[in-house]
Amino acid sequence: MALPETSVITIERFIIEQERLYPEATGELSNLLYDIALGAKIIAAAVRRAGLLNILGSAGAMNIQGEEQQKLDVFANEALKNSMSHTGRVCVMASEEDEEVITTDGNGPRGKYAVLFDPLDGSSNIDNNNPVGTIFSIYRRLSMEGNGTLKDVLQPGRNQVAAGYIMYGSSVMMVYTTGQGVHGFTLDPTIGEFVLSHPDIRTPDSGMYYSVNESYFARWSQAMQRAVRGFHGDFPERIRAKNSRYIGALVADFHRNLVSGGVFLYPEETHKPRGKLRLCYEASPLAFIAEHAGGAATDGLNRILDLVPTELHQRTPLVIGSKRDVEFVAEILRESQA
Ligand code: FDP
Repeated sequence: MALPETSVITIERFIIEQERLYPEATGELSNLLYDIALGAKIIAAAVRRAGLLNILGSAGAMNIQGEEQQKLDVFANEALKNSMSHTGRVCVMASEEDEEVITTDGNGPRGKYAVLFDPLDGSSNIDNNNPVGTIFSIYRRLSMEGNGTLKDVLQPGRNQVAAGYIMYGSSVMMVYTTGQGVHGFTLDPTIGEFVLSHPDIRTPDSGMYYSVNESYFARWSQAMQRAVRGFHGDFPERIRAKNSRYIGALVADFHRNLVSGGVFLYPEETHKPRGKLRLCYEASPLAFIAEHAGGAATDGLNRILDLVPTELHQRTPLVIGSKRDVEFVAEILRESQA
């Protein structure tokens, strides 16, 4: 029997080694990333056992978006909050599952970071044993002391100091960036550690996939319909024809396109005038990752990272992935305005 590799680069080792590149670093961000990795392992264990433990199905309550919460949503939310709220590294958190910001009252000192997360994205996939994910976004606080405030979490995405996601798929992966490359780690279940598997991910300039819920085609603007026709192959002189792939779990669709090249779209449509996805804890962190991997992200026309949120749970249309493909959509939308 082959023995396991003994010199693997664990996420802890990688984070510490990256931190050494910054003499001024205090180690707080590194430790916060490690806290999130711990929360992810706890969620991964629950996702793996979901079918066995009979914790599938709805918890009965609605979340503030009016969607029925799944039990695992609730669990993931608690796991992340607990992994971060006692360490003194965070002054405020915000979650898709909580209407208001979450302060760390009574849990010791307050740190300099504000963290936003979508604890279990794509949760309608849970009952079908399809992939789900966690998305997180980290900012330096703007407020001076004590508990953080809404102001700390309503920052434009370009201010992020780190962002990442965890995908609970056929294997569990954590992908993050602190602005120094995008790095992917796969959870090795035999040692319980995230191990570096995808160093320095770069996304192709134009991809082979487009991902969109095409059942909404008739509800999009004519310009958006034209852009998607471009991905079907209608304008070969302008854009490469693509293959369609849509899982319906943002993290999984985004991850595939990040690694293989492609574009994910969730446009505005007549029933959802601002699209479906949330700016602060879905679009912004993934946009930060896409850009640091050489890709791009817009709301169709405007760069996601420049949008200044006014509400915690606000929605935005999203076009994200390979740079040329995202630009193509903006070109078509601009032409329709001319
Ligand atoms: P879900 O509602 O299952 O949580 O974030 C919302 C999200 O999933 C994304 O993960 C996914 O990309 C999208 O909604 C799917 O929406 P449609 O079913 O409208 O395509």
